[in-house]
Amino acid sequence: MKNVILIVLLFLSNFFIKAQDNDLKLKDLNNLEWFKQARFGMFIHWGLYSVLEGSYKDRTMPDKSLPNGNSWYAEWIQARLDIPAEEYKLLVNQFDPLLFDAEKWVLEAKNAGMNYMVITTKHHDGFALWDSMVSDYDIMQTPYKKDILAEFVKACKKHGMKYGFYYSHWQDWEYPGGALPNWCEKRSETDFEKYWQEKSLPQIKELLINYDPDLLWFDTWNEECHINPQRRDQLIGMIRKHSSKCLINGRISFFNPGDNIDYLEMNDNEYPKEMLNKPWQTPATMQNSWGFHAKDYNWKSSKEMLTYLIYNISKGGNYLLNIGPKADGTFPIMATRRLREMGAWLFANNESIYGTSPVNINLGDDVYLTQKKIGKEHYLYVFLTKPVNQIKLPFHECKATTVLETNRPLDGHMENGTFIVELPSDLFRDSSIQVLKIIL
Ligand code: JFZ
Repeated sequence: MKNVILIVLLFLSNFFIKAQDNDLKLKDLNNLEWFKQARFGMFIHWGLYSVLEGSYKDRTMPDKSLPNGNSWYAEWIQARLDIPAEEYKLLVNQFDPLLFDAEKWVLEAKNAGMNYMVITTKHHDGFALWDSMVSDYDIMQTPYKKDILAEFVKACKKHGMKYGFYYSHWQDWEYPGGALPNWCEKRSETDFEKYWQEKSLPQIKELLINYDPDLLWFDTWNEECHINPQRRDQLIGMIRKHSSKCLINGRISFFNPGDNIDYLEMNDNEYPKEMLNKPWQTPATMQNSWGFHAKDYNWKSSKEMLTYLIYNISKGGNYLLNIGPKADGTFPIMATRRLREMGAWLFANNESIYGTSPVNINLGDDVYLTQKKIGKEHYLYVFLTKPVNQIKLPFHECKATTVLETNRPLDGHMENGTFIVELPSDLFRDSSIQVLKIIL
């Protein structure tokens, strides 16, 4: 009988642990709460530029002969390599992603431990990935002729994945009046207003009504962006009118987001030193480029990217990691390998990431902390990104210290009011980030 009870208890405890890790019930959380708990998301930069993979004719980005030629951003190729608009537009005839399978993307993100996805619905080039009534410069002009966004949204909904849209509300290199790069002519207010009324606002409305996004990702980075407080608030007002759930990022007006946005967007690949007083995230690249660039060999390692993720989580922020799919609709293998490595690490260590909160203690540059309270128990998680002999914790007592993945007990003792945990060197045979679980 005892045995039966024990087995039942074991079964139940296993169940309990399962329920609180992996599948965060983000669906049931509204607005900001899901965002704060999601921690890790996938950004997707995909559009006509994906056909070119960072090179045009005999030139490859960055092209140092041009102003601002130091940029690798392949989605900027039209502007950086100064491709005439009529020539660039012909790419619509080549965009035919026959291998695109939205569900595969969503499952890849899920397996990587990601809880939301943000896709470029229209980048600066002005091309729309959906069937837009506002502009003909869209996916229906391509040989593919299917609404990519609709497929994407359907797959996200099916798998309980939160989804958001990048929309370039300021720069638009196709529509007259849309803002151009800063080395080009500046648009007059009247011309910009025309674009704003005729393309930008109507397309955003279309996105809200037809696809009901959980989040909108806007992009500005200087004060001369035409997005003054009036336009910013007009846009925010329109979004709130059509959606009670859609989150808005701070880059809607980077230097003057006001009080009505939902979360702050860091600069590209920027990691804040301090805790912030609003929810926030860092959009980050795997290569230098966002759009897939075949000759950008600057791939970060999965350990580097996990370190950024953990760093952000230890400061209360999210990590939005970008993939630049190829024009055929598949993820580059370099991206997939890294995603799966990160997912494998998160699979083993997920209790130290999801459902945790920051800890206001600094243990040095390569050591990060999170914490979690369950009932009466208080757990502290210590992330060791580099080998160390010991760590010193400013606590008077720790009940137990183990290595999270293996449950290996570690020795600790008090010394002058700090708790010292000794770390055996063989712990670092494995070069991945080690997590200690400490019961306080
Ligand atoms: C913007 C986009 O231009 C870029 O293509 C990508 O989508 C990224 C996520 O967002 O990137 C920036 C951000 C900041 C500056 C320029 C481009 N800046 O500060 O000059």
